[in-house]
Amino acid sequence: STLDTAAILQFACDLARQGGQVIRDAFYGQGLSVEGQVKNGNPSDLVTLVDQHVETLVFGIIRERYPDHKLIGEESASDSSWTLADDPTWIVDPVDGTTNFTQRFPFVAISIALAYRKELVVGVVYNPVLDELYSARQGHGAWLNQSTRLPFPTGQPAPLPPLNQCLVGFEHGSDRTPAVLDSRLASLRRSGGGEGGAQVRGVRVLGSGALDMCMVARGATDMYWEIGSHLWDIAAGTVIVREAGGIVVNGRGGDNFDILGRKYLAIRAAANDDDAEHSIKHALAREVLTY
Ligand code: LIP
Repeated sequence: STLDTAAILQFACDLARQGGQVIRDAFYGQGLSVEGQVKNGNPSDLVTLVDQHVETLVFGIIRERYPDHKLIGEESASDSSWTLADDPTWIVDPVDGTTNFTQRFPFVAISIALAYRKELVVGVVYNPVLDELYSARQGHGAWLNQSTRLPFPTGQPAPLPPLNQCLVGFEHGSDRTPAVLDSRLASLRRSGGGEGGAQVRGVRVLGSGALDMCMVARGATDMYWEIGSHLWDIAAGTVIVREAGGIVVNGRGGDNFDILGRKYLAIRAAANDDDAEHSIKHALAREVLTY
């Protein structure tokens, strides 16, 4: 059977706004508490009542409308108990940027994606504090608030600058296992010009992988990379980046996108994106990433 992705996108946008309202109310002290609890004994990994409540709310609404679809959510997935199958599968991060949320730092988002046959086909990321909704479906572009085509300002990509003029988003993440920490810091060192790397103009750490992806789609940053993030952090953002003309790879410039790879690099769209431009992007990927 084929999926009506236009209807699914609209449903996902409405759903993101509903979940977003719960987040916004709590953010402004008018609903559930923003207080964080430590997850898995890791003080850098938090969960709040709002994460849990929003995931339950969103799953309930999806189940009612699409009872046959599968569900993967950050708060109900345990590291071993979920797999991505060929069925239509919703991938939800109820609050991406939970630490930001507990601090009332205004970069938080609800992220909702749909995968079908293991391909990401619809993505919605909504920042309810700034009231910015990013949405995309395969083949139909990426949009801000369902009205302005990305990237800014024209909906057309601008030339990609050399790496020493690039603004690069990254995240420190919550995984502090030595191997992950080492490769993350090595990549950061290279992007600072160390270890033979090319020095980028600047780095930005927003605290939300989903919103980092949206910044790439907007053209606000030239790229974003993270090591250790999960599928639900980047699933919706991946559709949005691609539909804004950008690419998402897994590092070392490889073309094979492993959806479960937990290492992601997104690069914004570039004008004249021919083969030459494509290989420049991949060269950038190799420069920035060392893993
Ligand atoms: C987190 C992201 C954070 C990223 C982590 C993590 P959560 O998501 O917002 O920026 O670095 O990998 O996934 O736990 O707040 O939904």
